[in-house]
Order: sequence, then structure tokens, then C-alpha cells
Amino acid sequence: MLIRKPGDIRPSEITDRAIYLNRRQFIQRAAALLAAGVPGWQGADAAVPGRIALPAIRKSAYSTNEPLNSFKDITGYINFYEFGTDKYSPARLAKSLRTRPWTVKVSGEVKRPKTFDVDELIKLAPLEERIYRLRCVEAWSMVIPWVGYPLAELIRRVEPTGNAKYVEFTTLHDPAQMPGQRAFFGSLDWPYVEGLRMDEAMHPLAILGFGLYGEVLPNQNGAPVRMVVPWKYGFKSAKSIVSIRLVEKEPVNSWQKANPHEYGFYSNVNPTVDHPRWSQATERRIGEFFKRKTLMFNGYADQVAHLYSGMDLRKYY
Ligand SMILES: Nc1nc2c(c(=O)[nH]1)N[C@H]1C(S)=C(S)[C@@H](COP(=O)(O)O)O[C@H]1N2
Ligand SMILES: [Mo]
Repeated sequence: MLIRKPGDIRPSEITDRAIYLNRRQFIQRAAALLAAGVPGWQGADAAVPGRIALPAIRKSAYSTNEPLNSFKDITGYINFYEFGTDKYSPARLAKSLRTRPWTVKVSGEVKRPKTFDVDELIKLAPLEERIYRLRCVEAWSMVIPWVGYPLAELIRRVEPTGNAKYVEFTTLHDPAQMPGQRAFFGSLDWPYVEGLRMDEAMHPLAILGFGLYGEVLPNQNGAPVRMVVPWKYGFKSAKSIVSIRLVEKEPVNSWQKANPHEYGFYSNVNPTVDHPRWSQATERRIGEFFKRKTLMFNGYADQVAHLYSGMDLRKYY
């Protein structure tokens, strides 16, 4: 992964205000949708241009109150290797990704395996707004208002067997639609695979994301459904997921496979364990000039540190 400085990216109050539905407008729109008996997401057809509001009417105690990054930053400065290895190609190249019809196969060590249509999946549990910090392994960060619900809601419904120890996530593999998957070199083995230990996957902070800034996910942010795991480096949160498999053995995630010396399975944000090629002690919040100190577990230590008690986090990086 290369580090590029997004010189043209600055937080813009005006853009944010214009784009983000303010709280009142947001609730009004959601209420109108519900009253009409028309779930907002039924309009979420990739064929419909423009932006579609989600009825994400619940706030969450897990949200940070730090200032949000702008819609422009969040949707413009992106890692999504299926659409190129630089930060700016995904916004351009992911436009044509077809996100309907879309299914997510939930299988493996479960009593009730099922292939969900994404429009069914989005209605499985109440949507919440989760304002999370994102810390990329490349030492930049953002604050993003995701919309989604805990992955645990889905996992509970498929009834894990006693052998389910890990959860494996797989991104769409479609070289015809994803130019990065046609790249000759300098890329990953496809499809993109990520994984979590079962207790991590069941943690209420780990969410399935369907939207951001109150609207359906832009394609470059992992439409139509992705993971968001805020205490881990960004690459743990797989985008555009087509398969969720409960398994007995620890999955080999794509970045670990590509470079096991630099990327491990756990990948918890940890300012005391440096990347072999750079420090993880500080980060640059996109839009800010001065560096910030990186926080243990990205600031979520109170919620997640217990998951790793007794583990050597230098060994399990
Ligand atoms: N399928 C897939 N998922 C992915 C990536 C990717 O290249 N492919 N990049 C990861 C990385 S490194 C980061 S930092 C985040 C960035 O996107 P976001 O800002 O939408 O979370 O997506 C993660 N998920
Ligand atoms: Mo990242």
C-alpha cells in the first residue's frame, strides 16, 4: 500500500451541510417513508441515479461525537483494490458496479444456511446510525457516519453450530465489472477475503453497513453491503460482500496472504506495534494538518480490550 497525501481534500462545512440531511429533515423523511408504507431502500436500485435516503432513525450510544469527515472525503479518498490501487480510482470506476440484484450467501457451520436477497437483508434488523472512527493501516483516519446494524443480528438468525469459531467474508469476484481484478501485477489474490473470530463478529460494535450519511452506500464504499469493524485497521472491513461463511479454522485474509510479515489476522489498531515499514503511533485525520496520536483499539478499548486479555498482541498482530 502506498501513502498519498490528499492535497485537495479539506473538510468543507458548506458541502457537509448541503449534503447531509440534518436531524430534523432526516427524521421527517424517514417518517414520511414509513407512513407511506414504502421502505426507503426499495428505491435503492442501481439503475436509479442519484442518492437514496435510508430510514436510519435510530441513534447509537456507540457513536463518537468527533466532527465528521465530509461526504466528499469519505466517498473520494478510498481504498478498494478491486477498482484500482490508488485512492481516487474507486470513486470513478465503481460507478458502474451493478448492486441489484445482489445476494449474500450465509453458509458453513450454521443450522439454518440461507441466501439472502440484499433487500431482505437490509430489513432484518433496525438500522442505526453509527458514527465511527476509521483508522487505515496506512496511518490516516476519518470519522464516518455509517448506517447499519450489528452483524450479530444476522448470525443469531442462522443459528451457528458448536463448530463455528470464525466468520469469513468474501467480496464479489467479477473481473468484468471490477477492473482491479484484471490487473496483471501489483494486486491481491481475488476474491478479497476477510475474517473475524466468532466473539469479535458477535460484538455489538461490528456492523453490517448498508449506508453512510443517512443514504444508501455509494458503490466505492462497498455497496450494497459491507462490514465495518471500527477497532481494527480498515482492511478488515470487507466491501461488497457476497458470502459470509461460519468456519472452524481461522480464515487466511487477503492482506495476510499477500504479505504475512506485514499483515496479520487480528489487525487491531495498536499504536505500540509498528508496521515493519512505518510507525503506527500517530495518524493523519483526513482534513487536518497536525498529526494525532493513534488510540489503542482505535479508541474502542473500553468496549473490546477484554476480547484479547492474555493475548500477546505483538505476536497476534
Ligand atoms: N473488498 C475490499 N474491501 C476493502 C478494501 C479493498 O481493497 N477491497 N480496502 C480496505 C481498506 S484498506 C480500507 S482503509 C477501507 C476503505 O474504505 P471505506 O472508507 O469505505 O471504509 O476499505 C477496506 N475494505
Ligand atoms: Mo486501509
